[in-house]
Amino acid sequence: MKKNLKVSIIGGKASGKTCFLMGMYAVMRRGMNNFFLHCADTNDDERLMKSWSLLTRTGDRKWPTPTTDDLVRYHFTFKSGLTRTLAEFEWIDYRGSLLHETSDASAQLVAEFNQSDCIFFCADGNELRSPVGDRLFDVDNSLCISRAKVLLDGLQKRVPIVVIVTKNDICNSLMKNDLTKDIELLFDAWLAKGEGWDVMICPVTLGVDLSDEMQDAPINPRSMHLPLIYAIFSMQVESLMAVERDIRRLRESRMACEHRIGALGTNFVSEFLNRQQIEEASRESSYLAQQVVRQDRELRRLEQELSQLGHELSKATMYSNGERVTVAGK
Ligand SMILES: Nc1nc2c(ncn2[C@@H]2O[C@H](COP(=O)(O)OP(=O)(O)O)[C@@H](O)[C@H]2O)c(=O)[nH]1
Ligand SMILES: [Mg+2]
Repeated sequence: MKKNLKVSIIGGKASGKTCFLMGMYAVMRRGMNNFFLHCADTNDDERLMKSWSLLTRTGDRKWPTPTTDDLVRYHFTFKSGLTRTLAEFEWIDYRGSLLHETSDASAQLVAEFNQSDCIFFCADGNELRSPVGDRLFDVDNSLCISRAKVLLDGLQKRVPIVVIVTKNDICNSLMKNDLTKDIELLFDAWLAKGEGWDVMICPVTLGVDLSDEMQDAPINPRSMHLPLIYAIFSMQVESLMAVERDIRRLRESRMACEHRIGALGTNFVSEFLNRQQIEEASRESSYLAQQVVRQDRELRRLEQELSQLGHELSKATMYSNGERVTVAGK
């Protein structure tokens, strides 16, 4: 089942949104464990890869210029293998300062979020280079967390959220557990029990040695494919649950049909008198049986895809409704 997916990426100014997009695209364009990402528009592909080549060269490295348009849209195709499309999706990169603005800009953001299937929140790792401690309000403010909370309060439904901690090379002095604890503290609203949010925390970097040498250290993205895998995984889980519900409904309808056939033909005479209705009900029953077979096949396909996607997420830090969760993939 192909689905159109919409992913919005937000975060403060210079939090690393554009670099993340470039790194993620470069990694997934090459392919990660047989998952691929391609731009629907070859001009976008050319533009992204040109910026990427300016970034990957050493010495004369060019970091991206700040996004000045209110929002930039890209259309991507996410594939399993080179040919099987799992999702078509729209990616929306907002100008960072939009988060700091009020009224019209906020209304526009909330409208976009309401149509999004997954929201990526970029938290600048530079703010997390040392334990948050008593800098809580300061860091909250720099990362625009409370501002984002206000905006996400306007959502009509719960959507999966990925907290992407960019520039993780800079936070390397912190132990992973301490970083996770700080992030849990900062993003407590989405990690509260009973609030119904699905969240992944994902530290990423464009290169582990960049914190020492921004111009010359190699560009070698880490974990940049995971947020997208999580978004697709969440979408597939939703599809799988819908298919399971459909199978249950089809089975119930078929059972009701079989009961009707039984009640119409309790003996030879009633079977003869009701033969037309029995025939109709039998046709309906075999149609429903075919539908069950078709949906069972779809279920198995989704289970297989989920197991492959889940494998990528086996080490990810994820929460569902405030509880830590893990997935076991094959
Ligand atoms: N050390 C380090 N710096 C990064 C990394 N990614 C981005 N940066 C820095 O952060 C700046 C802002 O990134 P950008 O993607 O343009 O931010 P945006 O405004 O959120 O789109 C870049 O110019 C780099 O200097 C990273 O992985 N490591
Ligand atoms: Mg940008």
